[in-house]
Amino acid sequence: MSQPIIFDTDPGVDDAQAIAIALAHPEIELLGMTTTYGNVDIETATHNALLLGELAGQKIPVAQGAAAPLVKPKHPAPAHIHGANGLGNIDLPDVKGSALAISAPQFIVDTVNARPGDVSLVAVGPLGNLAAALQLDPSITEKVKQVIVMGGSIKEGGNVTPVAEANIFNDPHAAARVLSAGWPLTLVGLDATHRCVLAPKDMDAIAAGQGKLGRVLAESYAFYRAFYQQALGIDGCCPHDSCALAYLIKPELFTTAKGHLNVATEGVAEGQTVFAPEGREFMAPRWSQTPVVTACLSADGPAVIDWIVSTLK
Ligand SMILES: [Ca+2]
Repeated sequence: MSQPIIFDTDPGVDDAQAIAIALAHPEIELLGMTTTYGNVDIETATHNALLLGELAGQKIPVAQGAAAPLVKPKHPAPAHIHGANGLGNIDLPDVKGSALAISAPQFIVDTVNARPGDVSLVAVGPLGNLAAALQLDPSITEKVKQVIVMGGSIKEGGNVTPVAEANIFNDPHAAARVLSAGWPLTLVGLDATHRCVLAPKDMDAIAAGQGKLGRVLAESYAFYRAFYQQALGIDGCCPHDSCALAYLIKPELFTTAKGHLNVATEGVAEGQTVFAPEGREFMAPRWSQTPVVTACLSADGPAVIDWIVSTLK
């Protein structure tokens, strides 16, 4: 049984690998990609989503979405991590196709309504498109199969501030709406993704197995790897966005807990995801008033990496 998904993305080196998985895995039916600014500006995100589909020889609809956060000013794209073109500054072939005429939020609403109960949303960038889709049609909370968000951190600490993960920090107001919308949602944050390290030998196997797309994945990975070596002192990369798809197909590889999420939208903790375990009483109910969701607290890193490599080699 294959799982129909919409992949909401800001490609991005680790997004690119996740897109390759969504295109390759027999149990994933990629209905479309919706793009957002984040790792790159919105035009580059849309270009890269189209390109990655074409390199895999597939015609996947792409709908362009959020160009900036809902409320706060936009931060410059992190060109030192993903390259100015989002794919490690390597030379890229021309794109032939173009984005759909409808916006990303409209694509999400239309697709979910066309197949109620079937479609999973997998979001691996800032969450403006999902927030806008909720605004456009609040009834989608009842019609999605599930929502999987790569973002946030429960106990792991942050990657762009001491407490905030990049996707949530990029648009905390959108994240606050999406994480508390009352739909079946799982947060795959740094507590899980930092357990997973993709080594250079794994990337070699992926490059060999993915043809033209493999060259782009491998060369962009080399750029991203240099950042990880310098920033975290590890030889390898955390494949954050691929972990969201690993959760879709292999949830048993993740340790999870139920609870309530709140997002700090300003102040020193801006972008922090605050998790109150279900049933736990604190001094006041304010941390436990959002709908119950699932949060990943850890992952079987080697098993997730095996799943990624075996999908792509
Ligand atoms: Ca991403």
